[in-house]
Amino acid sequence: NESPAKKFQRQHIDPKLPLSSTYCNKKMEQQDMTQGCKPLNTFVHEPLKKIQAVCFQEKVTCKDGKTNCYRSTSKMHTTDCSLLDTSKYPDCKYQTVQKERYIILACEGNPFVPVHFDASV
Ligand code: PAX
Repeated sequence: NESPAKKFQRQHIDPKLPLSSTYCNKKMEQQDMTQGCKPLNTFVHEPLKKIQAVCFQEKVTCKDGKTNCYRSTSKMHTTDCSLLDTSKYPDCKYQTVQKERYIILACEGNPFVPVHFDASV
C-alpha cells in the first residue's frame, strides 16, 4: 500500500529534465496517471531533498483554505502536463510545457513531507 508521501514522489518528482516534447505522453503513462487521464499534473525536476525542504520554507494558505501549504523560496524547474482536449480516453495525450516557477506544496506527517501539489506561481 502506497503512502501519501510515496504517491507524491511518484506523481510529482523527476530529477531529470525532460528532453522532448513527448515527455508528458510517456511519463504520465509510466507513472500510472493514465487510468482516467489525469487532467493536469506538474513534475518538478529537482533533487528529492530540495523538494522536501519546501515544507520548511514560506508558509501560505492552500487553495482549499487549509493552512498546511508552503511556497518554495527559489524557482524550480517544472513541467506542466495538460491533457489535450483532442485526447480520446483511454489514449491520454498531453501538452508538455517546461517552466521555471515557485512551487506550492501541502505537507503532512512526521516526518513532515509533501503530499499534494497545490500550485505554481
Ligand atoms: P491530491 O489528491 O490533490 O492530493 P495531487 O496533488 O497529486 O493529489 P488522499 O488520501 O490521496 O486523498 N492533502 C491535501 N490536498 C489538498 N490540499 C491540502 N492542503 C492537502 N493536505 C493534504 C494528494 C493527497 O494530499 C492530501 C489530499 O487529501 C490527498 O490525500 O488539484 C488536483 C490535482 O492536480 C494536481 C494536484 C492534484 O493532484 P486541485 O487543483 O484540485 O488541487 N495539480 C494541480 C498539478 O499537478 N499541478 C497544478 O498546477 C495544479 C493546479
